[in-house]
Amino acid sequence: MLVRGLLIASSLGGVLATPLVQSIDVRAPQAVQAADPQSCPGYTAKNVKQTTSSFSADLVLAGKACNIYGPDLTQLKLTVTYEEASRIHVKIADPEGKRYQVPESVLPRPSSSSCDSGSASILFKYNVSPFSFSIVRKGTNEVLFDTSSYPLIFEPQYLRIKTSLPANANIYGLGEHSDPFRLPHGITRTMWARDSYGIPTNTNLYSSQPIYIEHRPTGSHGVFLLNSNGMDVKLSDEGSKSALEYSIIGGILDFYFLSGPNPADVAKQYAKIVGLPAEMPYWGFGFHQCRYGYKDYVDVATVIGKYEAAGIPLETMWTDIDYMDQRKVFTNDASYFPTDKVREIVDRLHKKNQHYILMVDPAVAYQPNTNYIAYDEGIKADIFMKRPNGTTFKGVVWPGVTVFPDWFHPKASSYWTNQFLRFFNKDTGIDIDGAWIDMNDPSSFCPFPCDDPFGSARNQSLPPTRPSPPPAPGTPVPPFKRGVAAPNATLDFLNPPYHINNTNGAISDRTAYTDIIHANGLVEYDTHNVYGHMMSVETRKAMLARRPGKRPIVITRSTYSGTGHHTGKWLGDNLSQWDQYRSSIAGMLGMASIAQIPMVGSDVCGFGGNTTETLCARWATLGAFYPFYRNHNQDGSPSQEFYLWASVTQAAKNAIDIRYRLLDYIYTAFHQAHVDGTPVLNPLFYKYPKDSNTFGLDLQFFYGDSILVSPVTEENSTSVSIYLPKDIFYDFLTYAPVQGQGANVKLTNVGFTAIPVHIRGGAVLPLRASSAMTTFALRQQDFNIVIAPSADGKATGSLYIDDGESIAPSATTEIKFGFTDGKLTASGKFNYDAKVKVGSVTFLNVGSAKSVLVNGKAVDAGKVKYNAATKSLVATTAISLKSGFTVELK
Ligand SMILES: *[C@@H]1O[C@H](CO)[C@@H](O)[C@H](O)[C@H]1NC(C)=O
Ligand SMILES: *[C@@H]1O[C@H](CO)[C@@H](O)[C@H](O)[C@H]1NC(C)=O
Ligand SMILES: *[C@@H]1O[C@H](CO)[C@@H](O)[C@H](O)[C@H]1NC(C)=O
Ligand SMILES: *[C@@H]1O[C@H](CO)[C@@H](O)[C@H](O)[C@H]1NC(C)=O
Ligand SMILES: *[C@@H]1O[C@H](CO)[C@@H](O)[C@H](O)[C@H]1NC(C)=O
Ligand SMILES: *[C@@H]1O[C@H](CO)[C@@H](O)[C@H](O)[C@H]1NC(C)=O
Ligand SMILES: CC(=O)N[C@H]1CO[C@H](CO)[C@@H](O)[C@@H]1O
Repeated sequence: MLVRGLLIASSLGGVLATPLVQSIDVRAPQAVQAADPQSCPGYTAKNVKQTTSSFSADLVLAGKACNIYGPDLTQLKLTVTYEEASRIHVKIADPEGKRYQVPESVLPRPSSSSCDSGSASILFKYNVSPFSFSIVRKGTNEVLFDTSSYPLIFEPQYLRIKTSLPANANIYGLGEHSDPFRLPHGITRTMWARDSYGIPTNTNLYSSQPIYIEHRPTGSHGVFLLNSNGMDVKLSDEGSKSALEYSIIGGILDFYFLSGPNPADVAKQYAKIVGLPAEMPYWGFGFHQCRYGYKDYVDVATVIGKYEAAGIPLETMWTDIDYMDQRKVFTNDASYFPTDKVREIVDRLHKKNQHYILMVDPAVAYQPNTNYIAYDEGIKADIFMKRPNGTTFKGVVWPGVTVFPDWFHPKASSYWTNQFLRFFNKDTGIDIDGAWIDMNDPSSFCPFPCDDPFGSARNQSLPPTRPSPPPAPGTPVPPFKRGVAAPNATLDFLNPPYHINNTNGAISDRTAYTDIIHANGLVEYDTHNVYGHMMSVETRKAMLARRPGKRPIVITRSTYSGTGHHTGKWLGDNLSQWDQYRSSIAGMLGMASIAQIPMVGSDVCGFGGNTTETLCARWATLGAFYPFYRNHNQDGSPSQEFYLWASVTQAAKNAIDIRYRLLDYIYTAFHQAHVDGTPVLNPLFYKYPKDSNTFGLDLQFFYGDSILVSPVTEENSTSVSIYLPKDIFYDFLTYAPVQGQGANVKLTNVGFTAIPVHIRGGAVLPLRASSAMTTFALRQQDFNIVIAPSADGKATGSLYIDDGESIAPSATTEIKFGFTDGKLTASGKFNYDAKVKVGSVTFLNVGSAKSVLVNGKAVDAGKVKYNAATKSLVATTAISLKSGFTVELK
């Protein structure tokens, strides 16, 4: 970790072919006339050193510099390490290692290991001059990544690397986006975290996730570029092939190639680098209600009461920025949300085993001399971000002019934790159960150049309800100046020569200025994309300090690689539109199945705009299969709580009934993800990797391993054409078998309160016998084990139970189920006393009435019911969960 006062590890460094260009006037950004990248000379590999597990070389500029967006570096250092049989690490950097790299404090690297290339499943191959490399799958000799047709370009503020791909390559990931899950060719995915209201397609959104999975019928592999700088990644068709081109405005080329070969293997291999997903508290999977525009505590309490009256299970009530005094973080409005009244609401929720979550933004109102503690303490600790000349950077957010915590400052962590301990104090403050962190892209409402934040805030009437006069211009900022080296004046951190396709234009537009120098010397230019990630880490720590040992639930908007190790994410400010209802599935899969952020969901019924009864009804049912299930609405939009329409009330009740019965199944999937990175949600091709019909599907998905969700996708329609792979499925509600033919099937008469759900053959599902009004009550329900055999009569499953909230539970139950030849065997660890039993066992696809033996003893015939119409058989049981057991059909 760098120390204050050290030189700036910026995107500069390295040996340059010619002096740097003069800085460009930031007020007049102009496109730089660039040479054709294909005319660049590339590099020659020299001084090659090779062992059985590693490879290194000097890369020397191979000809006349092309200086396309600045001077070519004359020399680079290549290091290649076979880190595991499934992972190759390829790093191309400046020889001195001075250029910016994502700090270990942001993303700790996997413990260094190496493996013999002889046992590796993918190989690194190279050409000497011009230098190029390829990654080859050993078993099949397939080329997975190949730069040989495109010269490597490495300049201070422009890096270009490009690979050939097979024609029509199936590429997934490169989030965050609202485009199809299988990326269309011809698209440029830009990574630059941006407040992106309405989540428009083909633009950069809140997060940067520079990982993709390429899937071929012969296998899947992953490519992770560990670089947090702004970049464009272009997927194109070139002649008979495809190509993927990275144009990056800083940092280094730090690639991890992951061999798969199954899609889920890639997910697990990626989790080994960026961290396993955080476990969530059991209650976090309950239903959440939120809106922007709950006027006061009376409004909030009324909504809770109406949910109660409507009989819809409400697990957690949320409040948006409305609670704040003048929208200042770590304050509450004394008249609208007085502490004693909010505490009363929270107490009441807690007594009923329900929960409360509040929003926290990073920006702190710039309010000197007003006894605003969050500001005063931040100034005292000196933790706000600064421009290069030492002035505190000012932007404009909800409370008006704001300053922003510098997460790299050594005191930022304790500052942030202290604000949480003080304001959310369980005895004197608002005793929240989770934190919702927004605006951490970071967002500012002040367009670039933001010369007059006070004027900008005034013009936008911020804070909206009571526009307060800004502090007089020239109000003295406490005298300080950090002892950091001045940034290299010849590098342009505000307007780099290569313009990434940031939808906002200038990279400092409506965010923190990119010339900000962090307390450790890093430049915001390099670290912009990790701001939300760092806030996530700090907020998790702060929540842990409030309730040590208990799993925090933090839901963030902006993420980077590895954020799922700390928090969950919601998909931002979407709109109440059918296209957004549909694209929410691809957005969710991008985070859960690729980026390893499984606690994810989109705002149910849509955030912006006006929802409709039928959209809200359909969304209430689809949302029940988002891991994070929250109804949220924008201020000014008509209310959309589920209880407002009879059909939506019923839709929500039906879907929550299924969700809650499946809650231990998904909780078990989260635990497995936390243990080894197994995906919690699966696109269809993850389960049917050889069936090319599945590669483009993003309107259906598997919730966990075995629950196929196939929502109706068109407005006013009560039918949907779904794809069923060639496999056996079972209707979730009737248990009737459905033979998939590898073809589309049209489902008709799907009412607005229903959603088609199928069990994939081969699953043993530990369901709760019935749903409940809270997850607390749900945990008192017995289990109903459902056995849905595959075509060859086999099934497997698992069940993980613990106290639902401890980071390190003192006791756990971890059961493996196996079903074969008509016999279910449950074995494993039975240490957690769940105080419930297996109340019934349901066998599907049973040809005729049979008797049932539990641990070898026959169950009373009166307790076994066979349904010939659906071929299902239910045995009422009372099996203890304190030891292994068998249940047999005879
Ligand atoms: C620092 O730079 C900002 C932005 O250019 C300017 O507004 C401010 O006056 C400068 N402060 C000092 C102390 O020079
Ligand atoms: C505020 O609005 C006025 C009128 O539209 C405009 O002339 C001025 O430039 C704006 N000022 C800022 C700081 O945005
Ligand atoms: C700034 O750039 C020059 C080359 O023009 C280089 O010699 C110097 O080391 C750079 N400074 C820093 C702090 O990297
Ligand atoms: C750049 O982004 C805009 C949206 O902001 C989009 O319309 C355009 O197609 C993008 N350009 C490329 C080359 O993808
Ligand atoms: C949306 O609802 C608001 C508030 O009821 C109403 O004023 C507005 O006209 C509606 N907009 C549309 C497009 O229906
Ligand atoms: C759905 O039905 C409503 C009410 O009849 C109608 O206004 C709307 O246009 C229909 N939408 C579509 C896509 O047909
Ligand atoms: C995915 C999606 O539906 N995006 C929409 C979000 O909202 C914007 C603005 O209305 C639309 O242009 C996008 O199509």
